[in-house]
Amino acid sequence: MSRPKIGAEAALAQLSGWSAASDKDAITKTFKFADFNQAFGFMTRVALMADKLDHHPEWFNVYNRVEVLLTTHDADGVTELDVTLAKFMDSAA
Ligand code: H2B
Repeated sequence: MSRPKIGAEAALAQLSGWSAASDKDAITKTFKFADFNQAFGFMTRVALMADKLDHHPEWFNVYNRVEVLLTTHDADGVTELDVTLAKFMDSAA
């Protein structure tokens, strides 16, 4: 069951360092790490939580950089689930 859409702006009010995506209702952040090992460790921690939440990120990794985009496909926009995953990512970085 999907959550109600709250929209990117309401989500951003609860977060720091995140931005609204330009082309859809989604939030984005680029995480930078010391090296690939640190970046992939972060991705592994997030992947386990994402699967537990049944809520999955769109992301792109090159070496020490992880670009993340969060939205709820079922709701066609940002929901509290995106805020939950974003806060977990901030704590896992
Ligand atoms: N992740 C995200 N980001 N949005 C969704 O709507 C979503 C998901 N739906 N992960 C889940 C999986 C759904 O497809 C499964 C069937 O529960």
